[in-house]
Amino acid sequence: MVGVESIVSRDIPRHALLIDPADQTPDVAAKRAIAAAMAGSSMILIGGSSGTDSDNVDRTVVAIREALELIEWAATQDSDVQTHGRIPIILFPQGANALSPNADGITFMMLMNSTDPRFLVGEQVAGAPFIKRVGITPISMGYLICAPGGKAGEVGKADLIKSDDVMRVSSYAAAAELFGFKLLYLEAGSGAATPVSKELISAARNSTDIPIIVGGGIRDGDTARIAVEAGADWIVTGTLGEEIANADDLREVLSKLISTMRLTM
Ligand code: 1GP
Repeated sequence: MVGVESIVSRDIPRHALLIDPADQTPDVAAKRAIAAAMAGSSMILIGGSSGTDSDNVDRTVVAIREALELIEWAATQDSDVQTHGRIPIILFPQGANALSPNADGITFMMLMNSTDPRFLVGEQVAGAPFIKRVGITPISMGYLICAPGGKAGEVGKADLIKSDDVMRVSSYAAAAELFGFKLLYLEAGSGAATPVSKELISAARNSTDIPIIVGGGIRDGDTARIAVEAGADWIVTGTLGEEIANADDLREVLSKLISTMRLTM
């Protein structure tokens, strides 16, 4: 297991690749994870709002884990293989029915702006005994879905935060910190036509010191850099990885995205 402490510390801006086990086979997911690790990504998130079961999630986690371990071993044997250390595999579940005991950690999250108690606390109560039993490290996280919200917004019955509603996002960000959450995730929805606005990110940043993750609709380094400049600590991309079939191409695209988003430093 890889420690998850570094995820919740504020560091240089980092990238996470989101893999939805419903969208690809475990083998393909593993190839994408290797490409991300070699490009300099710092975390693999496993999740999505489309339904999938724990078996599929577990097969995907195991395939990714074995692939990442193999590439780490290869790096010790061959100086041409460069990695950045074994990166954590973290579950980012839509509910209690898609968990794996083989992940390094799990975002134990409250969809703070859901109108349905199921996403505020119900799924968490359903999943907690499993998490305790298998000993995956929980990372408490406030999850906020901003317009347009996409499928995550629909499934999670979110009362979406509009792109200019800075007062509302500020209050949620402050509340996330007071709840003791270790992370705050600002989500625009997978495949969103417009990402979370820089105004919302910067309002959240000004209201809390906990690390902020931003995802949804980010497909290039310039868009990622705008989010980083506004205060994002983590940039998540999902769709981008699924659209690029060739692993070498994916590695190149992610490597460029990561270096571009860090140009502010
Ligand atoms: C969804 O924020 C993530 O939870 C990623 O969104 O698929 O648009 O990159 P994309």
